[in-house]
Amino acid sequence: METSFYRETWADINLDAVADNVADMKKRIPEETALMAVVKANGYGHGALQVARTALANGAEWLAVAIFDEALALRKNGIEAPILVLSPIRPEDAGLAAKYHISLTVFQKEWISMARKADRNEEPVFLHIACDTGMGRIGIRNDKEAEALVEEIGKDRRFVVEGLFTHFATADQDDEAYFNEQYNRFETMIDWIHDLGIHPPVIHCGNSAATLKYPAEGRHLFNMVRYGIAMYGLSPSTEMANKLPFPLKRALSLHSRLVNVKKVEAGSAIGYGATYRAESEEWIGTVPIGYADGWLRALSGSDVLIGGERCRIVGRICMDQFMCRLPHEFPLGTEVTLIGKNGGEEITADGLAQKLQTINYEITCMIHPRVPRVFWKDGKKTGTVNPVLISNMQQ
Ligand code: PMH
Repeated sequence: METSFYRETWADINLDAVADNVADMKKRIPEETALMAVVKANGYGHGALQVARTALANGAEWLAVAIFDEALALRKNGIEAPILVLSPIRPEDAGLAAKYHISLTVFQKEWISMARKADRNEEPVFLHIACDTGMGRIGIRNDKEAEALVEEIGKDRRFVVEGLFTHFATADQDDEAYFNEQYNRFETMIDWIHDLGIHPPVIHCGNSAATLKYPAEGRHLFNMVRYGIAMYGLSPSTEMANKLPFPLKRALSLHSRLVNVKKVEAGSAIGYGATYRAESEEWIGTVPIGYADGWLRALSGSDVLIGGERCRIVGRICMDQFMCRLPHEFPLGTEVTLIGKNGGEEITADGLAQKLQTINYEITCMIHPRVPRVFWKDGKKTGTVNPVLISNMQQ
């Protein structure tokens, strides 16, 4: 039988949740503030193209990605909305960016000078100047750098400064002192750029955390916000989780099915290293997902949900499978929920993040492309992306 995937392991992506998270945020920000949907890293693991289309249909005007390849992939799949690449690309690719009308992040005068000499035609290259106001990652850091950059940009009329932005390091934390320092520094840097005769039409700084927090308090987030984690229904931090201005709807859940169910005798060993021994006669299930799928070995000992019950992963997680202890026999093919609701129980990306001592962002990003993404819209299945079966890819 031809289907879109042949191993019973998949991630459901609820595009209705994404749509609501975008629409709810659009209602909250001022009408003149544009919403940029951040779909880098395959839409934080949710599927960049599908999330982009959903966000654009629900009020987003812009898209952001991290790397040039991601922007090109969106264009090649018919996305016409403006796209910003948030990290520097190779200067020799400026011509290609112009051809596909992809906006670029700049801050080094050397980059501008190299891009100027790159093979290009007459098409404009749209630039957003990054300001390092305290993230310490990329961006101009002082007025000398601003001046040198603007001077270099001015040497080629094909360069069009379209945007100016910064990124906050601590917007998700309760203590706002560092956020305010960065914000004030950004205002100073905007003045530098204005004083150099450049007035970028788009000015942006707010990530999900800043955007969820500040409009209600009258904080001015200029005329665009970059909406990432909250669009996927996750809180930017545990500190913020109980103070969200509207409920976020989680878009991703992860599922599999039991492929083996057996009763083992007391003392039976399970998995590599024979680290687990059945305490008594036990039911053991095998689930076809492993660390190569992003279900990390560090999750050995955590729970999955089967028949509405929490079942402990026993033994070491293998590359493609793991074993879990069942409270009783389950039929082969019974659904296993790794992230999401099952009966009255739920496993969340936040809970898993806590277990792995990381953040929810990393949980959805770590689910490998080998796990097919199944998309749901208006409560109906609309398609599957399974990169392993490229020829069967439906988008
Ligand atoms: N803008 C920039 C420049 C970013 O790097 C990110 C997220 C966002 C906006 C969206 O932030 P949000 O998801 O909190 O809304 N970047 C990253 C990162 O580099 N590591 O984790 C998140």
